[in-house]
Amino acid sequence: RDHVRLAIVGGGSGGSAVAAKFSRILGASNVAVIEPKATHYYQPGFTLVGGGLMKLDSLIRSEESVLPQGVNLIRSKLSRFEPENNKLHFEESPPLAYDYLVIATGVELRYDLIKNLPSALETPGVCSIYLPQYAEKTFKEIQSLQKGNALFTFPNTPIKCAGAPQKICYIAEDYWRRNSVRQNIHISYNTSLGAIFGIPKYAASLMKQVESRGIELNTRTNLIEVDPEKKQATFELLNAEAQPTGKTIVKKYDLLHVGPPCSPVPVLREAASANSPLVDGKGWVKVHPKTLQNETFNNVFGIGDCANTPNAKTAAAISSQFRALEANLTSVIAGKQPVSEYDGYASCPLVINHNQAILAEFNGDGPLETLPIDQSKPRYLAYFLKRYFMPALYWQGLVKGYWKGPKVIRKLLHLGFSK
Ligand code: FAD
Ligand code: UQ1
Repeated sequence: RDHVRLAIVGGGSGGSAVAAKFSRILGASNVAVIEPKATHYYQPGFTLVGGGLMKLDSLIRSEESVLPQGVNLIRSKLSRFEPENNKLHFEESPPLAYDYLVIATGVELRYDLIKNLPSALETPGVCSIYLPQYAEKTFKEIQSLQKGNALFTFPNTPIKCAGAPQKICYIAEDYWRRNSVRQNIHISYNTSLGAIFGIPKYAASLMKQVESRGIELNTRTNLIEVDPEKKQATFELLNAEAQPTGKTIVKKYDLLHVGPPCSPVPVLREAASANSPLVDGKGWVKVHPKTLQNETFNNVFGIGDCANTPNAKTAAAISSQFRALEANLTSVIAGKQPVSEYDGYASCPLVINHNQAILAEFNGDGPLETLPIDQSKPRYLAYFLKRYFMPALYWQGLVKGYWKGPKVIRKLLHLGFSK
């Protein structure tokens, strides 16, 4: 095929949802998904794998089984966009023309931005739940630590699931406590941000955890270098604008868990270098924050972690974005204007131990909770949802194009008195 009605770049959480829904609308043979990876991971489960609360095997499906039958799956990396002529370019296969384009390339994990980290991840003590192999390694490191210094870090860039780097800290603390070694381990959470969490209601509840459990919190502290020989991590101290102050500190580690810096993927960073109106200066896909439509190329939409929308980058956000994108793309295909607005919703179940979580749900204005109870309190229900309900909601609902976020449930449970 050299032309399709709808091309979707990226077959992750967002791309799969769009592919499923629009295959039903347009016919699968008129839709193409560009995705080089053969496996699809349920990434929100990586945190639980890192904490020994889930097995990695249960998070893996083949990309083919996730995508709708009959869809054109192009197993190549996109090498260049040409939105002026509705064309996509690949290194190995011929170009593909489209009528409509959805960009869903996620983020690129940038361990390479921290000096020595890519090789240090292969050495004892260094781990990260953001990649499957290192998520399994994370639990091994947590299990084998008997005493010493455990450092957890949060980067100085946007990051997907900004709660995950602290969830694994709480889960590890709980594990060490339950295995009677907690008193021999010093734990610090080192974040580039000025606070534990961006939404004050959840930050207050999380601070109770940090304080009551003896976790040292260092804000405006950004990991820049790892020395695996000496088992030392170097941090730069940041000012209130998140800029380096020039001061650095070096800490010894026995366990170092890294929250990776993230950036747009290379093909989008290249579009930024070429000043393409498809992306902002950094390479995040430029879309209207509510309609998710690119304002220069009206046949182009963005969804998920790659978009320049101000929401927290989560699968939960994608479910609500998908509600708007589905309606708007359908309308644009029919020759009309966008009709629906994404409300900025995102969610992050902050697991704090092996059976409790704080179910943060919010947008830029503050909390936007589904349940008519105070969700900032740690609860078993929130852990149950995260561990048992969300994986099914993801595989059966989100990536199949059925789950459009909890808005309707929230309104029902609040008897209509919610946004
Ligand atoms: P992805 O699902 O990452 O997919 C992007 C796809 O694009 C990839 O498959 C990639 O191969 C492909 N791609 C990239 N470049 C190209 C190219 N040039 N050509 C073709 N294809 C390309 N979310 C929650 O809601 N709740 C949670 O509790 C939660 N916890 C998380 C914990 C961890 C440790 C991690 C890593 C993530 C977590 N998330 C959570 C976040 C969630 O997984 C992501 O926000 C979501 O998967 C992003 O979906 P996406 O479609 O934007 O990107
Ligand atoms: C959600 O929709 C979602 O995507 C499927 C997640 O990722 C796995 C989540 O973690 C959360 C919390 C939601 C929101 C859904 C409800 C029912 C609160």
